[in-house]
Amino acid sequence: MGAEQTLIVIKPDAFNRKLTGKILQRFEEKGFNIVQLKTYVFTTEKAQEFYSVHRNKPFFNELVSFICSGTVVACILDGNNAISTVRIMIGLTKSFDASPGTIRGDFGLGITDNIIHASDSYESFIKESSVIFS
Ligand code: FUP
Repeated sequence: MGAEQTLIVIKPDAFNRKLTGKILQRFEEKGFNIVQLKTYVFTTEKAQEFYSVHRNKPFFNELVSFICSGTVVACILDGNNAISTVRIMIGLTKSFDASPGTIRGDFGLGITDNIIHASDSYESFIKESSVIFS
């Protein structure tokens, strides 16, 4: 698998707990390069666009409201097999089910407040990164 890019978003719960440095360190130590990095505050419109795939889910409004509740850190990472490997590193969606050693498994217990987002496909990466970095 060749070099690939993916997007991570460190969510307001993790940003407020000052976990940004620890989380970014894991990706750097794994071997990924940071190619773009910024703090960002979602508007409702941008959050609805970012999470549009979930618009018919019962948790959509809660999800949008949470991601808009504070500062996030958005980062584009580059490295071999980035999309899949970063998903493995963040762990399962429900932080209380996520394995120790994963980011969600080590730092969280929540579902909506689950520390970090990472793109789950190339199409998601293109769409999500364009919302934040366009
Ligand atoms: P993930 O790709 O692991 O972030 O998980 P999903 O795409 O399944 O869910 C997207 C976001 O919705 C997650 F950040 C958590 C949130 N979510 C809820 O708030 N409630 C649910 O019941 C399921 C997911």
